[in-house]
Amino acid sequence: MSYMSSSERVIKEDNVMFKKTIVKIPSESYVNGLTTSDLGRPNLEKALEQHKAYIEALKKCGTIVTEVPGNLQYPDSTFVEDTAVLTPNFAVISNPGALSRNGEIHDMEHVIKSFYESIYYIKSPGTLDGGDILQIEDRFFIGISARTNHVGAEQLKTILELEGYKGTIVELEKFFHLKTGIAYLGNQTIVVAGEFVDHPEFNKYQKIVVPPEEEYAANCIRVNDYVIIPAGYPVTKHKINDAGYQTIELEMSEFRKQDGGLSCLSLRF
Ligand code: CIR
Repeated sequence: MSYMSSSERVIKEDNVMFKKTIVKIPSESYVNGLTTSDLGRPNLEKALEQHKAYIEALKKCGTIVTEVPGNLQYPDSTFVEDTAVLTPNFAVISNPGALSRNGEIHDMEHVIKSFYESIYYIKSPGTLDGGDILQIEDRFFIGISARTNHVGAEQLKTILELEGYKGTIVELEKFFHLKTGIAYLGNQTIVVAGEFVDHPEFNKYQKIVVPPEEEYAANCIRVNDYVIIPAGYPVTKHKINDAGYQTIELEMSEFRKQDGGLSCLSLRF
């Protein structure tokens, strides 16, 4: 693999270079959130420790972190990624597909408005979770999942095209969200697992393939000079390091129990 100079990187990797991030502290109701996993009930104290380490990692990557206080009314609201799609010039407030999560957008809208003048909205009957959206340079992949429907996906595609981006809609087979199984590291390189390993839409990228037993590690995030990955997935970590990226490993056990991955815990812009 060839490496680019730092000035080339800034141009080619603008969607993995971030100045700011937004997170939301897990509230006491976090343990009552939605889940399909059989990993047991999360431990709140441990979740808070892991969340603190997540914030420290975002700071180490050089971002200014806005910490939104927890909201008891919304157990899953620490998974802020699902509430919006952010770009350098505009924000799209989503319309989360799970009824118990839909109201999460109100706290987040307030915060996002402090950073953006241009804001679009996904509107019912369209639904969309930010976890289903992956940006690779000027193209956004939009996953159709149990949370994001065709109407929501088409609304986002229209907004993106209006703003000069491209949108590609991808039907998910098994993954919960699109980003459960794919991440973009910049430099045309993706981390892929499961149904995305041989997916035709992703064939043109250089692939770091996550083995089935490490599938959870496919949800990692490139933030400036680092790739943040969940701890405990050595094969994936080595492959990412071999591709030339520095990694930060974070314990994610208490978020995994609620079907949450690394990307879900922040909005990056
Ligand atoms: C949910 O079911 O909505 C939460 N328990 C987990 C959301 C994870 N978010 C994401 O993958 N973007």
